[in-house]
Formats: sequence, C-alpha cells, structure tokens
Amino acid sequence: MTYSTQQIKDSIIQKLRLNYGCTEQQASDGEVLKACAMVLRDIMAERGVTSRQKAEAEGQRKVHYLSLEFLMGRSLMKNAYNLDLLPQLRSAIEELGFDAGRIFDTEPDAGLGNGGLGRLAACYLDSMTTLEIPATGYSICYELGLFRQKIVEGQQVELPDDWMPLGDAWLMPKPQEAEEVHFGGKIRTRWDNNHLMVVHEDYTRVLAVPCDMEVAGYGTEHVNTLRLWDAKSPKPIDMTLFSQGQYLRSGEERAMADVISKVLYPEDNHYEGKSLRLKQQYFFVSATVQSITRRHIQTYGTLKNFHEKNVIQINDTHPALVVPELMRILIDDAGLSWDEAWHITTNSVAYTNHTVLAEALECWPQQLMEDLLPRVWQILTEIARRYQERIEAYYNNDLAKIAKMAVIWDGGVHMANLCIAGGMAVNGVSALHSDILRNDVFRNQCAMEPEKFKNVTNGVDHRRWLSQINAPLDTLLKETVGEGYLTDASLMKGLEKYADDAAVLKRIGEIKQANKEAFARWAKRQQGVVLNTDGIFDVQVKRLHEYKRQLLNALHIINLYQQLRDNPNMDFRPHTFLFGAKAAPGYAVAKRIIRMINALATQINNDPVCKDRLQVVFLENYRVSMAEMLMPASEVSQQISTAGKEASGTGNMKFMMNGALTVGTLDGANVEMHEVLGDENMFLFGLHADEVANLRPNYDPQMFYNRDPMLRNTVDMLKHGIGGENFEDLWRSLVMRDEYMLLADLPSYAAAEQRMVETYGDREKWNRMSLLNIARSGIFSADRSIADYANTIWHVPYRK
Ligand code: 26Q
Repeated sequence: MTYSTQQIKDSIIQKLRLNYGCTEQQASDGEVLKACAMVLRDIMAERGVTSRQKAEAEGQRKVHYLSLEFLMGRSLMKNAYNLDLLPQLRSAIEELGFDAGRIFDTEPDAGLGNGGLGRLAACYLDSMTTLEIPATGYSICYELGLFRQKIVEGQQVELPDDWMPLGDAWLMPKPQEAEEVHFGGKIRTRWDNNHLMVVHEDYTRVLAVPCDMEVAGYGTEHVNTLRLWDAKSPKPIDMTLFSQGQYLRSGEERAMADVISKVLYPEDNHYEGKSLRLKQQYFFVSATVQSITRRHIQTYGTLKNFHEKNVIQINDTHPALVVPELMRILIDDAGLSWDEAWHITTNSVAYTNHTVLAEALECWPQQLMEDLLPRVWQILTEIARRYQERIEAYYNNDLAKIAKMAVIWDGGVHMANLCIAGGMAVNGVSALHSDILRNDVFRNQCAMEPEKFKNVTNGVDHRRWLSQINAPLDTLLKETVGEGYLTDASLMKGLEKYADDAAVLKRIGEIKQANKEAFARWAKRQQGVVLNTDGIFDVQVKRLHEYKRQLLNALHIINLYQQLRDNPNMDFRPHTFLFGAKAAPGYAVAKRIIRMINALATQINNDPVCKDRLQVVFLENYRVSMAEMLMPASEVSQQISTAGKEASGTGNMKFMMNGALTVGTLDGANVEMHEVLGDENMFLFGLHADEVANLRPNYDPQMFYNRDPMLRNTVDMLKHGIGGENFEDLWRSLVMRDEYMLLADLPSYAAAEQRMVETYGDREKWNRMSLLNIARSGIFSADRSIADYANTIWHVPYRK
C-alpha cells in the first residue's frame, strides 16, 4: 500500500483545514509541519492496530523496552523514509508552496534523553520494528527535554527545552488507558478467608496518562509504539481544603503530581539520590507494569503464563523497580504465591548495564524507599533476605563478598544487585565491557550464575545514521553493493571490492568534501562561525565527562599551538578541531573544561599565526539533529576515553559508517572496531584497560609531568593562562591527581594524531581507509544488535 504525492497533498490540506482552520496559503511552517506529522501518524496508527491484532492473534511473545530516556530526535523525515513516502512528502510540501528542507528543519528534536543510553533506545525501537518484533518502548512524557545549551562569554548556560508546542504532533493521548500510581501511605495486613490481605492506605494518587507515539519500521507494514507516561493529579483540586479557604494547599497535590513528568534529569553517567528522581522511576515503572499485566490478562485471562508471552528489557538500573512491582502485582493483585511470582519475574526481566563508573551505580537510601513506596519496600526486603540466604550459603558467609552482592546493605538499596538477583539475564554493551562485568564488577555473581551473563554489542540505526543523512554515500552504496544493504547491513562489506578502484576512492573524497562544505554553511547559519573546510575536520562530540577526556584533546591542541608559535614557518597541515558537548548543570569541572575549550578557541582563532592553519570551534547545543549534519562531514572521530571506562560508545559507530577514521583508545566498542579494521585502518594509542587497572594503585602524574619537558610546557599553559583566563584549577587536578590518566596517555595520543595527519597527506590511502571503515561498519547496525537480543536473551522470532 502506497500513497501518491497528490494523496499526501490532499491529506495535508485537509489537516490544515480541520485542525487550524486555515488554507495552505495562510498556514505557518509550524502548522504545515504538524499537518504533515498528522498525515503520517494516521497511516501509522492504522497499521499499529493491525500489528497489535496480529501479535495477539498469534500469541507472540512481546518485548517491552523500559527506559527513562528515548532520545528520538526528529521524526518527520524518519517516518516518511521508513514508510517509503519521503519523495512524495517532499513534492507535496513543495507543491503547497513550502520549502521541504525548511519544514523538516522546523521540527524540534524530541530530546527525551541525555546521550548514548537514550539514543540507543531510539535506535533499538527502529530496529525492533523493522525486524517485525512486537515491541513497545516505555518512558516518561517529559514536558521539558534535555536543556538547550547556549555559550555566553565562553560558558555554558542552560535554557529550558520546551519541545511540546510543535513536538506533540506525534503524540496520541489515551486517557481511557490511564493507570493510577500510589505513593506514600501505610500498609496494613488482615486475614481474609485464610488469605493474608495487604491493604495500602492513605496513599497519594498520581494518574499516569499514556501518550503514544507510533514508530514505523523500514520496508515493513509493522508498526510499534513508544508509550510516554504523562503524570496528572486525579483530582483537579482538593475541594475540602478549598472550601475551608486554604486555596494554596488545595492545589498542592496536583502540583506534586504534575512535577513528576516536568523535566528530564540532565545527569549522564552520574547518580544522585533525589526523591523526585525516585518518584519518576516508580511512576513510570508502576504505570508500565500495570499496563502490561492488564493487557496480558485481557488476552490470556491469567498471569500464570506471563513470562512465556512477555519479556521486559530494562535500560540500565533506572527501571529496576519493575522487579518488586511485578512481584507486587502478581502477589497482591493476582493472588499468586511468592514462589510462583518469583518464577515469573525472574523469567521475564532482563537487565542491560551501561556503565562501570562507581558514581553512576544507583544506590537508594532505604528510608526514602520505605517512606515513598511502603509496599514495594516490604517486597524488596523479602527479595533481599532470600537472595542473601542464597549467597551466604554459596560463599560460606564470606562477608566481603556478601557486602558487594547484597540487594540491601548498610542502609542502601543496590539497584544493580537487585536486577541481577531478579532478572534472567545481565548484559554489557561491548565485548570488553561485558568482560569487565564478568571478571570485575559482578565477578561474584557471575561465578554463582555464569549463564546469566551475556554480551550484546551496541549498534546504531544505520538507515538514519547513514542512508538518510548522507545521501551521496547512500547512492554510492546502492550503486556498488545494492539496495539490500538497507535491511542487511552485512552487505556493506561488498564495498571492499572497490578498495583499489581509483574512481570510487576519488568519489569517496569528493563526497566528504561536499559534506564538509554543507556542514560549514549550516554552522555559519546556526552559529555564525566560518569553518575552514580545507582543514582536517577532527571531531569530538559527546557528553562532557572527565573520563571521556575532552581535556586530553584540548591539551594536544595546546601542544600544536605551541609548536606553531615557536616555529611559525613549520609545515602545518590545516586542521579544524570541532567540539560539541553538554555538561550536566551541576558538574563544575565539566563546565570549566567547556570554558577552557572556548577560551582556547578564542586565543587560537584570533592569533595570526594560526590563520588558515589551526582552528578550534566549540559547537553550541550539540544534539541529535546536529549530529545528523556533522557525522557525514567528519574526517576524524575522537574516541579517547581512559581504557575500561566507556562501556561501548555509539558515536564511534556513526562516524565509522560515514567514513571518518578513528583516533582512539582500546575502549568499549573501539576494541571490536579494531578487530575488523586492524591497526592499519585506525589510529590507536594509549594504555589498555588492564594496564590502566595495573597502573592505578601507584599512578603518579608528577612523574610524567617532571620527566617530559614538552608535556610540562603543554600542561603549564593552563596555569599561565588561555585567552586571558587562568585555569590553574584544571592544572592542579591534572598534576596532583589525574584520575583519568591524561598525562600517561598524552605523548602516545600526540603521536597517533601525528600519524593521522601524515596519512591524511596521502589522499588515496586515506580514502581507501575511509572506504574500508564504511565497508566494515555493518556489524554496528542496530539490526544486528537486536537480532542478538532476540536470539540470546528474548528468544523471539524476527524477520530475517
Ligand atoms: C541515574 C540516576 C539518577 C539520575 C540520572 C541517572 C543516569 C542517567 C543517564 C545515569 C546514567 C545515564 C546515562 C548513561 C549513558 O548514556 N551511558 C552510555 O550508554 C551508551 C549506550 O550503551 C554507551 O555506549 C556509553 O558508553 C555509556 O556511557
């Protein structure tokens, strides 16, 4: 079933009339955008009904993907692409007298996520749908997504991301499917007919209203749903209080409910025990589990076969409360025994870990849990008690081990331990990361239940991150390996046949140059900067975090700058360094680093010695839609985390499939990139994960600082001043502590960059490396990741 340009155009006109009471001549860009969204939404809504009916009729096992974040970005072009309507939609918009590119550009990013973990969830929704797996994503309908970033006088300033006015065009509120979530109150038990009844009283009710966003797959009529829960108070106002004249208090309960879905927490890889965050987690978990079990009972009349027909995949520990919440519903509402309920729960829940950073591991204060979620707390204590019995028996009361494995210990609830105890699988997100989980972070649990521990290496939606955003490369791939690569990314390998084809290599170079120029035009429009497109586009874009080592990149740039200053006539290949990064608003060091990079940019870009040679640009407000412009234009991908710290990385994959070469450490998925590329097709440097671990106990940054004058000179510029500002704080933390071992890696990093620059001089060689990177990036398609989940964890069939 397809639609002609005329049909799409007529539908848009109709939507404009019905919803905005205007003609196409009167409509604004925003109204046209929303009308287009509604036209596609109608098509998807209809197919969604059919997809769900089919899954029910065939009794298929469903996947429920729970994540506090879905970083969806824009949807208009994506949905049109997947529905195979992009050309028709473009012509329809143009025929209505609008600029299609501008309409697409009007759509705000749905920024309901921080970074990697949130974007991964979005890519996986696409692949699950394309592979025709009946799947639903669940999250919170945040009114405000991740903050917008402005750079004011070199510093990050956060602005609210009010995406709803235009972004809500994709959402379908379903008030009739609302669920009620209970907070606080007291628990009373009473015997009823030989049954111990649990009664929860005096709780505060919050209504969870689903706002569904349909998701189209590519090359299929299958449609899945992203269900976003909106928090509302069930009563508009407390009339009793109001009548007593307590006007402010009468609206308090409503305000407490509304605030739950107000804003996304902007912390990435960092846990803070805030009660509102716990409310968000339970709100979303409880609504989701109620909704899943309700539908299951509607279909099967019982929850006894729940685990056969459902799998709940949790994106890190943030939704870990599904374990006690599912137990609660099975026991209190469905009347099952503890053992029956535990069997069902431990055969439906699977946990993905995304970080080994200690500061990111969730550990909630017992008192907070107890007060906020009294019934869940009771169930948690029983889960913890039974699990502890088991580990005590297994490890002969070895206290050191038990302290690390316990679900509740020393007044804290350890969410990762809860997930391991209550789940059927635990997976890391790259081979290295999964090994670290097995051999280090969770080694005691792994010794006890080795079969639970799996690996699923991350992947990205290669249709969005290559085909859709890099049209000339997509064309080249279609000409060389054929259209089939869109649904079978392994076919990209076929491009290798052209590794010695001078014409193809030249074309790869030309595509990159054209994309660089397109990005430069965009950056000029957006931010007013003039990029030197003759320079190597050397890019580091990701959240700002010390372990990701943006500071290492900056130190190397300082080093280059000093060389230029000392020797203005040196041979210097033009080099354009691009940064994009948001810092968590409360992360002071990260904000200092942003300020330093901006100061460095100011000094370098204004120094005549750097003119047309060295340029540094901090791109403001890095986000999905910026990445879509930037990936195709990038030549060098910076993936330089301290080895062992970056669980996987996914930006690395997006760069690779767009032909950028990686300068990186053997960390996360870089290890698997290296396996397919070899030393000769990437620029590796630095300590390996095991070396980092071995060096850590006696690491002394001063040793590196004292023995290497060049390094000392570079680092000292922080102290002496950059762009007229002093960064002695950063200097001190490097020389005194250097938690992430920048000084140990800086010399080998500089050497890797130098090898990269030399290689760049040989254009044909570079383009061949670029071609091999593209050709071998197929394993990083999210389709492959989802097939892995389906085969090894979910045990569900999928379209091959
Ligand atoms: C937790 C508690 C309270 C508030 C916030 C949080 C929180 C929020 C977001 C903790 C962590 C995150 C995000 C983590 C994240 O994005 N991790 C990244 O996941 C990617 C996908 O697997 C990996 O590729 C990256 O290596 C990893 O850093």
